[in-house]
Amino acid sequence: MKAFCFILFSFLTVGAYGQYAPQAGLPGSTAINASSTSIVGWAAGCTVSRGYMDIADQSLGLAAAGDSTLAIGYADGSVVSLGDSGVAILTFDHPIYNGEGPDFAVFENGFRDPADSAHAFLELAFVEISSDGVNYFRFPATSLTSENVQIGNGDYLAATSINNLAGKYVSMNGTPFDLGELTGISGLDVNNVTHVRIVDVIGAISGHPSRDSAGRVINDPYPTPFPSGGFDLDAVGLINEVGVTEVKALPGGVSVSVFPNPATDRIMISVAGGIPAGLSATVKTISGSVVAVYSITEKSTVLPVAQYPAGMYYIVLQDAKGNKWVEKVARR
Ligand SMILES: [Ca+2]
Ligand SMILES: [Ca+2]
Ligand SMILES: [Ca+2]
Repeated sequence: MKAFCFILFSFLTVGAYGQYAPQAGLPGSTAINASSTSIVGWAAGCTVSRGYMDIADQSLGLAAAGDSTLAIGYADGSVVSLGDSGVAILTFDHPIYNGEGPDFAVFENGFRDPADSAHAFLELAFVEISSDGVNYFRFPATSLTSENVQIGNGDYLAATSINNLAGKYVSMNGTPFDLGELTGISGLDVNNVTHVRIVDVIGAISGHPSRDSAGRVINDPYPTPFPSGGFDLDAVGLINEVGVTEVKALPGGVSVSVFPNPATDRIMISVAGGIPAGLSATVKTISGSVVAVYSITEKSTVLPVAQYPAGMYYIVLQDAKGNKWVEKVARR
């Protein structure tokens, strides 16, 4: 019996040690600082459905700290608290696409253990994405924190035990997510992600457990029976946001937008403020061969590009007066 207990204890110790990237600031961390130049945009809209301060004592009511506007725009440490199982849905000016490496990052307001830079007070959340605002798909999360000893609301966690859960990194350091991990799922276009949904992890190891993708109980500080209980959402930063090129070279306040960039199956040409006479769009390869010519007679014109090989293309816009603009667009 003694030997059995020893083996069990050893196993739990190893299991709790973890294998994922360490806390922000340590070698090998994947944290993305709020000031990183890789972030090109921030969430533009947010709706929140609060959870209970303590799901096991609903008489305390819902979490209440902050409001949804505090999750819009750049990370600044101001947050909206979700409460146990609370939900936030973020929207963006333009969709997120699956580019090289991580494509967006979620910011929470965790803080470091003053005695140990590898540990921190971390409140966690599941992250889900949608390309239609209806069907959401969750990043496969892992928690290797002990399932047997409850992390209390004054306890610290090791980031090395946590993967694909928002809140892994301390304040002003985003947890990265790579859309490439969710390719090939029916009903999801990873190159046109329009919504990110954050779902608070309750963290209780008994009663109301939240589970990771392998069915393990996720253990994070619980209970947190305060108005600021649960995941505290600061911001969502976009690394690979579909670009919109706005051309404002025309006299008379006419502007032309070319998007998305990169494009997968279509490029949109959108004209505001009047359509110049004789406006055309010529698609050229990077070496200058003309692929197609379209005349632009509507406010919105779709150039189908799915049949062209992936690569860089020029879109040459020209009007009857000889005004000419060239935009470079990637076809993925
Ligand atoms: Ca990616
Ligand atoms: Ca929690
Ligand atoms: Ca904020």
